[in-house]
This record gives sequence, C-alpha cells and structure tokens, in this order.
Amino acid sequence: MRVALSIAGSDPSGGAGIQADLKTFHEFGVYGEAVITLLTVQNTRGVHRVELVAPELVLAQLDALLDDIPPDAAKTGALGSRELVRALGRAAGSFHFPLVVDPVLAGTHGQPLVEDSAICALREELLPRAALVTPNLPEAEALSGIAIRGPEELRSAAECLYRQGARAVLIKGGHRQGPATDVLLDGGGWMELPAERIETRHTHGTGCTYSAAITAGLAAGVELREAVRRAKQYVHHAIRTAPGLGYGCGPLNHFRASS
Ligand code: PXL
Repeated sequence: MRVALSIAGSDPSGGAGIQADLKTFHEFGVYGEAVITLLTVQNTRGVHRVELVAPELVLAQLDALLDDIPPDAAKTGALGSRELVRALGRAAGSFHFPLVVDPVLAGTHGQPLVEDSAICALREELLPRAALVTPNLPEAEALSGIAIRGPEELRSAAECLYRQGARAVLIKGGHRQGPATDVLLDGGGWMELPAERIETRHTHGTGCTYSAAITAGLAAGVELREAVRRAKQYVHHAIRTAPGLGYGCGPLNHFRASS
C-alpha cells in the first residue's frame, strides 16, 4: 500500500487542513499519515483561534514516522511560524520522496495561518525542496512580489517561483476573473488546466483538497502532470457536489465521483 503524509493544521470542522487531506488520501486509495502543525478553533463561519504546535514537537512527530512508515509523497499546509518553515526546509533536505508545498497564508475568511515573516523563509528555504508549489493568486503575489493583473504577470510570477527552485509551479485560478483556469510550469514548459467557474460559497478547503489529491497521485506513482489533471477533476466534482453543510463557507464533497 502506498503512503501519503500531510504536515498541516487541524480544522475541527473537517473541511480543510489535516482532516481534508486525510479524507482525500483515503478517496485516492493511499494510506494517510498526518503531522499536526497547529490547531484552529473554527467552523464554517470563521477561525476563532489558532494555537501553534512547538516546532520541536512537529519535528518529533515527523521523525517518529520517517523511520517507521516513511511516505511515498508528502505535502505541507498551514505552518504557522517562520521557525517551523525553516526547520521543515532543513528536514526536507533528506526526504527521499516528493514534497508538495501548499503555501497557505490565510484561511477561507482571510485569517492569517502563518506569520508574515515566514513568507521569505517559504520562498527561500522551502520552495527549493518542493517537487511542486501550489499557490493561489494572492499567495503567488506574496511569494513573488508581483502584482498579478492578467495572464502575463501570472506567468511571470510562476517563472519567479520556478527560479526559486521549485521543480514545478501550479498557480490556481480560483481567485481569477472568469474561468477558474490553473497554470502549471515545470521542466516541460507550460500547461493550462481550464475549468468553468462554479458560483458557490462552499469552497472551504479547496486548496488543501487539491494539493492533497496531487500528493496522493504522486504517492501512487502517477507522473506529476497526470496527477495534477486527476486532482483538478476531483476538486471540480467536489465543489460541484458540495453538501451545503454549516451556516457559512461550507466544505466540499470529498467522496469521489462513482463511475
Ligand atoms: O485552506 C487553507 C487552510 C489550511 N489549513 C487550515 C485551515 C485552512 C482554511 O481555513 O483551516 C487548518
């Protein structure tokens, strides 16, 4: 059985973070592991509190599984502090499996999930270790320093993150005007992943779910571009069939389309 690991924060409402990642791993048929970086107190209406786990305790969780059930691929989500970003950057230097970095800066309602001072460390110490980095538009702007007004700046931002050492960059189109087209840049050049926009407020955990689905694909041995294509399809279906739970921005449907 293939194994995927999520290093991310807890969302007790089950829609984002570790909880979304484990559900997604399961749906993709890989065994899921989780190292918890922070606890949130939240529901679909907002994040009320964030408590960081000490970096030493995060690394201890990681060490405990690396020499027992090492994963075939891993992802990072919300990391909280610059200190943890730096520590994971160092640890990732000896990973023998691909690492997907979802550079989470804020929750669905804009609450910060990482210190501002961590952005530089994300760019300089974690991106060079990434098989793939998956920013949304605001995250791509913050990491590249480029204000994205159209397709040209979008590609410049992707090139900037690629030059930082990420082996592939996926900028997600969910925050764009019009269709939710994602853009991927890797050693083979550009790939566009078009998708019609779905008008809904139930998008909580979309980024987590997307990067988890890609990580699951990589863990299963699927090549990167195909893993991204399959993950995009999964997320699109998950948004389209969202169960409408809660009074705010509800979760996706993590069950896969039965075909
Ligand atoms: O979607 C980003 C995200 C990541 N991790 C946790 C979250 C959220 C969004 O709310 O709660 C724990």
